[in-house]
Amino acid sequence: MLLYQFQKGTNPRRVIIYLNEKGIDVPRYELDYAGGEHKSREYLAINPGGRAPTLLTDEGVPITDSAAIVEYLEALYPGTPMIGTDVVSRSKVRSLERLGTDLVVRSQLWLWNVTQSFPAKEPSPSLEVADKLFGYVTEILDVLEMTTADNEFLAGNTPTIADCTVFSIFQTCRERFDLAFGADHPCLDAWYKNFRQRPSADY
Ligand SMILES: N[C@@H](CCC(=O)N[C@@H](CS)C(=O)NCC(=O)O)C(=O)O
Repeated sequence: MLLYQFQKGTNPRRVIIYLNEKGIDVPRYELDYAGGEHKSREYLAINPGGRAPTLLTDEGVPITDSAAIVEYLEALYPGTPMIGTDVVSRSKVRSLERLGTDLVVRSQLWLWNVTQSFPAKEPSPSLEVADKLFGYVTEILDVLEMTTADNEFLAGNTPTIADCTVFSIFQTCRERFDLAFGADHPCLDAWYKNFRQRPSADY
């Protein structure tokens, strides 16, 4: 197996944190983002979307989406379950994980506008657009705030892929861009600080 990644990319980090939590060691290939390696002919042959992560299986099959990669690995390594343990807990984790995915997408659009760091994605960042987009981000943060309440983790008392997903976008905003993302959501703020102490969250 080989994981193509950007060490600090939000979506690759969903997989990286998951692997750390599970204690699974998968060989990694760090793509050169600045050099555009993810748009090279070689990489596009593996992942036509030119995005990361991609997991190349031992059979040579590329899995080109972070959630699909996690699902594949969970089937191979069922110990320390991270997508629930029965039909009910699985549906709860998946609902939160999908909400987390929406949060990632909305937040990335916001980041493209609130920072100047993604010229290839947004050549004309606009704070006005960013403000509007942040409303859509807040909509999801509000739901997660209510859901999390007093839980140690988003889906209850054990870490799940929902934590990996939501944590990754928090970490990108807070640690890579120094933005007070979710700081006015006290339960999420406490959840983030708590999860940040875990070795899996090392940045
Ligand atoms: N749905 C995909 C999204 C992957 C994605 O957007 N990755 C970003 C890094 S966080 C990327 O490769 N961006 C480069 C680009 O779009 O050019 C997943 O979850 O794996």
